[in-house]
Amino acid sequence: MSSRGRVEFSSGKDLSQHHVCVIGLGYVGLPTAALLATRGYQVTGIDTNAAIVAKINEGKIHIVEPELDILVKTAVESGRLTARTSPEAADVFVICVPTPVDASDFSADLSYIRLSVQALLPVLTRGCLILLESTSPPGTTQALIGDFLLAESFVPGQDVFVAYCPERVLPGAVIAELVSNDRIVGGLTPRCAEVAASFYETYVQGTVYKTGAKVAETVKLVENTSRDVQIAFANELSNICETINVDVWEVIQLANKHPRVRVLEPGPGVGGHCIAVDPWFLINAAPESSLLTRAARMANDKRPLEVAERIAVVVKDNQSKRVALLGMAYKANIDDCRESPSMAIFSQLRKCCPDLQIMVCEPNRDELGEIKLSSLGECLHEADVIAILVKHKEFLEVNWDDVAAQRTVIDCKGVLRGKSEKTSASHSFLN
Ligand code: SAJ
Repeated sequence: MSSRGRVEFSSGKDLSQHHVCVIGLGYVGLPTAALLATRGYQVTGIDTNAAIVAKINEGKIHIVEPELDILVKTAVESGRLTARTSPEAADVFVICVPTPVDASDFSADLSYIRLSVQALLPVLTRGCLILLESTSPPGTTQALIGDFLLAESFVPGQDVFVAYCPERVLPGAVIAELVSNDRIVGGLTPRCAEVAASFYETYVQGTVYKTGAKVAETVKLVENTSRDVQIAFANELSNICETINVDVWEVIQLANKHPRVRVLEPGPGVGGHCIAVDPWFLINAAPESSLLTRAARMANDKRPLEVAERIAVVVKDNQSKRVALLGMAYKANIDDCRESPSMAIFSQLRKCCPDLQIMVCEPNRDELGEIKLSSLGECLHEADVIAILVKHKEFLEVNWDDVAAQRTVIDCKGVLRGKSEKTSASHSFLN
């Protein structure tokens, strides 16, 4: 027998004898594939997009993530990472494909997982390990992988090993978190969990916790849902504090001095591809039992429109002709503007104030499609209303006292907080 069928992994062993196929070379799959290759595994990255495959085989990357370019280049040059468009036989298959939410009913689109499992069936050998890392509704690993394989005469826990192990990496810190984070490994059987854990323990420095697949699926959704609900509370708190005229940032800072309180930051909404989506998988799994979760999700979804309305009111009150939006990424110090509250605010303002000139500053981007970008200096000098939407480090360096003496500043991220009387006296939504 070749290395296939050898199901126990150990960091003490020569990992190059193990072949890993990573299916889906996006924000999670590509860093995972490159990391495994640099740890010594023989890795094949699979992506149905031939252009992505070609780029990776040149040692280049198609996404932006700190340190990923060097990691992929090193992995490809070492000969341990290659990419192709269809799976080949391997000891381990790591499935990292998207699970988008359907815009009409918020259900999970699991078609990419289904297609991946079908595609690896022809190359499956007994004894291999199949890991699902994509965020998925509870029960997905059993239904889409376990039951499917059983119907093809592969018994999970005997012939093949199947586990769900959610990715938990933070965009912007993926490489570090892939190694340092604890992992939750949910096996379809206890033996599946053991084999999967032995694989992760070869490259993860955090603790690897073993459980069942459905628990692991639920844990992932709970992590992001918990954050969503807490952000909704922080946003509501900012509205409450504005109504009663106290500084929300000071309130949160002091409340968080309590040993068991950790209020998150208010902001212009929840962006990104995870926190605004994952709660729906939990809500749909138990609609009658998830009223709070649903209310939080809907409140966070509405938030950019509320912020746009508030900016429009300030613009009208000031008879302003030019507003500047500072920060278009979905969070601080990254360049990812997809699913960003700022983009929704921009579109809404354009719709509701057609005569308003909207200047846009995103220091992490050179271009933003059809949206013209202005420098921070241009925005600060030329706009009469300035809305801070993201707490980018560049914005923290501005002397806001000077700016607020001449302009109206709408601060959605607490950047002005703690500055002089003059600054806080300027119109400052969200305090
Ligand atoms: N946000 C706030 N207030 C806060 C924190 C965040 O308004 O106090 C906003 C951000 O500005 C952003 C959105 O929430 O628009 C999401 O940002 P984030 O940094 O909370 O999370 P993501 O989407 O970049 O990454 C999350 C992480 N999950 C958790 O922290 C529980 C990450 O660990 C997951 O791996 C990732 O989702 C994922 O892929 O699921």
